[in-house]
Amino acid sequence: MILKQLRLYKNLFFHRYSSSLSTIFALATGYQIRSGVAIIRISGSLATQSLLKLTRETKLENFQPKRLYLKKIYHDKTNDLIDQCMTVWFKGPKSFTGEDVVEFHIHGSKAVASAIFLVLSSFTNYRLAEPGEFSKRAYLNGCLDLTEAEGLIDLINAQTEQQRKQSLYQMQGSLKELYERWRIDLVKSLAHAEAYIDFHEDQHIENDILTDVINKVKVTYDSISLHLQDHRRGEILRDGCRIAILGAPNAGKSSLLNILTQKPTAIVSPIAGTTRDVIESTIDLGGYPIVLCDTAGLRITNDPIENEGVSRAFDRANACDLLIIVIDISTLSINENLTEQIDKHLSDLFTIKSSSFNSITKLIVLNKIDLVNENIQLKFNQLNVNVIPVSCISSVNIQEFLSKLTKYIAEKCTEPSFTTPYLTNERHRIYLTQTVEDLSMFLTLINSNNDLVLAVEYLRLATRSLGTITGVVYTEELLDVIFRDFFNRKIKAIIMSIISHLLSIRTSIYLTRNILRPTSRLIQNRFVSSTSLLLNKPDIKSSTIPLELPSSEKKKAKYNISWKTVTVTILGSASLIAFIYYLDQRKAKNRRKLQRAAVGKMAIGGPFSLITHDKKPVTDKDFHGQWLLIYFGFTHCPDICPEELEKLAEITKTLYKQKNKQQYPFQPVFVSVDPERDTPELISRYLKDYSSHFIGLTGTREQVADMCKHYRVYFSQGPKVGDDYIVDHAIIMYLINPNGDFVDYYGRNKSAKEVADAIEQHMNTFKEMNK
Ligand SMILES: Nc1nc2c(ncn2[C@@H]2O[C@H](COP(=O)(O)OP(=O)(O)OP(=O)(O)O)[C@@H](O)[C@H]2O)c(=O)[nH]1
Ligand SMILES: [Mg+2]
Repeated sequence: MILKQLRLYKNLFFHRYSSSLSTIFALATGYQIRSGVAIIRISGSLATQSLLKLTRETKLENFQPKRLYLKKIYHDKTNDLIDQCMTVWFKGPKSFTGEDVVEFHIHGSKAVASAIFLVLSSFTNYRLAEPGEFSKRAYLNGCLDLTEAEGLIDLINAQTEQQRKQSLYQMQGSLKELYERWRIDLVKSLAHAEAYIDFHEDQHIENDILTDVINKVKVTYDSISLHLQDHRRGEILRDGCRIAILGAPNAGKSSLLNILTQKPTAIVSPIAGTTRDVIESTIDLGGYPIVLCDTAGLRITNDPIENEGVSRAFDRANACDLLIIVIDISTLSINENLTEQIDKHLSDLFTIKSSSFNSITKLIVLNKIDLVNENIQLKFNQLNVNVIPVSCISSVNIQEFLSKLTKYIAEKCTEPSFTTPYLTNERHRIYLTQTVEDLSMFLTLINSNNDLVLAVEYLRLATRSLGTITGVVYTEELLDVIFRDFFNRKIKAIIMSIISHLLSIRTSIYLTRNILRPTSRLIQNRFVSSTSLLLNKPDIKSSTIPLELPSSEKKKAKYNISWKTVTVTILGSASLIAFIYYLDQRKAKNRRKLQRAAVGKMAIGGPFSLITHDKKPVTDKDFHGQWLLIYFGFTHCPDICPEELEKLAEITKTLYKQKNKQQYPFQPVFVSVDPERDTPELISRYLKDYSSHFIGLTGTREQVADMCKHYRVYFSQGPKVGDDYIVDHAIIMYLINPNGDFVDYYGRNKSAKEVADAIEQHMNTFKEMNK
């Protein structure tokens, strides 16, 4: 229900957003036209204009959406006939892009397309679409999630039958369903863990709710870990199974390549060392895509060019999913143990560049079997399953070789399936790995230290990583779940509506009659609603306050205004506000208690050695005698760090105002978790925008990692887009006292005022204790 609402809001938002964009057009059937039919697609809020202008119709009502009409189309200014074609339109949001879409199914000639493009370009706010822009708009308008959009692109690029199946399933939402299921499970666990933090002492919250959260997170952790142990099946199928043909010079590698590609792709000759470079070719074997590489013969050589060829062969082999090792059968002695000879041959080849390729599957081809007599051939046929004797010249056993190779590749890729889809994309792998790491941190922290608040931060990060794969905005949803789930927030909403209703005296009467009278019952109902959700039974009956007065009540209300009703209203509201205040205080107390309990067991903080933004080397000892509030972040952070640093600046401002009352000075510190990019100069410039009081710290990667380890700050570099990347990191501020001891920490959910108040309290306690 809530997801549907969110999707609706997202769609509404993006629909509004996209309606302000230009109307775009392009050839949906690609630019290699010269075909019977080509389709020009137009998408945007002004798309239907083109339908009317080009067909010279006056009313859109003449075109029913999704119906094809045979129409003559004209140049809108010169009235020249351009073509006769089929036209159709789709009304947004029920279209591919979620916007109004018009299509002209024209005759597929360059001249017709150009003439129409010329007309369309002359329309105001019309422009040619960028590559992939229709799909991008479909995603932005909530018609596709990111995995579905990627599936669509893969389907367009699919070369083989199995690739087509896999991408089609993905486009139909196979991965989305899987990842969304995990994400929603995590969002629920997160909401429940938050509830536990807030109300764990409340008699109405079940004690085993936390055990339930841990168990559920463990199940998701196991499922994602299993999904990651896929031997890259989906990716191999998507990108093609990479196979290198390796072997000594003249073994017949190029001959085998030519058989597989069914054309003379590589030069074959009796001269050893004919192939010097890597020769790549793509083929479709039994519906599976293969990227096949012929390589230079492996040998020890002093010739620098040959040596380079050998190095390239090894490099390529290292990046492959399967190796075909070709051995000239005439180099083996029939009188000695063949398996041992083959093993020695491989080991000799691989030691040329000290490689073993242990983790890569190998298929061994004993070539030139035509050179041995039939009796001896039988002996070779009885060797290991991954050894196959063939002849490239006489085609002996080639069919068997192809079947075996197909079997190996099918095992590498497996048959695509909608219900158990495989990972298809490196991007997904990166974020899933991140999710698993965060979940592991959550489970470790919660099991070893009962450090719930910090552990929950990792659960939040895990949810975010999963959401990044499908492209959903998880934070709003999480807030919404919490908002719906927990009754104190619900009552806040009631108060808000009460206050707004109080502005109208008519409504105040209604409140007195309908809301305030049954207060206790109402609160009880709300509470049942939140606990039932914790037990996974959402209370669908919980009522909302009607904003409008029923007409019968309106009539009565008109004549019943009295000071008594107004007074009751105000008193009722005041008691509710007092009740909320009480809940907030208790919640804060619970949190503090939980934090203190956790802190008692935690060993946060420790020695560090870094350099300041003005290039002075410092250690933790240099900060003794000061209160430190440390934030870990990076200067390229697009949103969270700027928000948190603004908060840090506000905290600093508040505490600096009370400087005179403080026994020890307060020092805000920013530590970069991106030492590669964050130079002292850059940090110095960056921090100036927030506060002149900040000290920025950076160092070598090891120094920063060391400090982060002591402070249990998780950080990890995300995937690179060009030179740019995001650093994922825990968002926590740490308070360190003048003795250099860790005192408290504050998550993103704390406001500047809450943090400043808490620090002030710690300062006072410290002062009292050190009198
Ligand atoms: N008798 C026989 N000769 C073969 C067979 N396969 C390849 N040859 C011959 O072996 C020689 C080398 O073949 P290539 O395919 O060029 O061998 P290669 O491994 O690519 O050699 P380099 O590129 O020099 O490393 C050629 O003369 C081929 O005709 C086979 O099955 N039987
Ligand atoms: Mg060759």
